[in-house]
Amino acid sequence: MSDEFLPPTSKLTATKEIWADQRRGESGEKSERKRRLPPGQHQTQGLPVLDLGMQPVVSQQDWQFTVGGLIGAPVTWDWATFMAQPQTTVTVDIHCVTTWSSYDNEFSGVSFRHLLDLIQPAPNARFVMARSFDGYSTNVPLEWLADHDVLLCHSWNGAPLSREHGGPVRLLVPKLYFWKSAKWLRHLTFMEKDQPGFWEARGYHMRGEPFLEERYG
Ligand SMILES: Nc1nc2c(c(=O)[nH]1)N[C@H]1C(S)=C(S)[C@@H](COP(=O)(O)O)O[C@H]1N2
Ligand SMILES: [Mo]
Repeated sequence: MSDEFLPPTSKLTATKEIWADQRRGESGEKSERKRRLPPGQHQTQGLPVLDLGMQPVVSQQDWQFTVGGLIGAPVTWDWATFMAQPQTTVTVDIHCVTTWSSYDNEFSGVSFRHLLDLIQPAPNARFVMARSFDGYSTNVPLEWLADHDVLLCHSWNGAPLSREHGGPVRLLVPKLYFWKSAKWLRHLTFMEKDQPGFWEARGYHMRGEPFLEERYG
């Protein structure tokens, strides 16, 4: 094919292509930013401490974690057994229903997927109730717990999780509002039917997805 059959390239065409590229980049970036902050949220630094006003003292030595309900194999972990599991680190944004969001928090611990491999949930298991040492509880759909960024975590930004943030071990479900991330985690019950936890029984949403603003009801 000779050159005369190729579409002409003029200076103007080239410039238009550059503009188009720039606009694409710009709008892409803006919508990316919009997508990162869920509706009704504002950005804050760090993690404000929120709980029922009672922070249980649970030493690593005293900590024991159990899993029950619709599972194939029970799990009981003391601290040493928990720490001997494969370890995962994630960097995630946190969204609290009280409207703060905190970007780029690094958490380390055992992935929920690893736990699922061990306990082998029954085919009819669809929801999980998390229970904590302060009497708190929260319900989470199993499919949301099966994400790669869901952890049973013991560290935040490189340091052991402090007592106020739920140490020694808390659940981390970054894609749902932070009330689903039970601090001072003690037990998980695998269930067929959904049941409300502490806040869910008091008007909070059964699922709590921040981008859909599933805050209450
Ligand atoms: N055990 C327990 N876990 C809990 C709570 C609680 O009261 N008890 N509060 C929840 C709520 S409402 C929020 S916003 C987060 C706050 O976690 P932080 O104090 O580490 O920021 O913990 C969640 N997990
Ligand atoms: Mo919260």
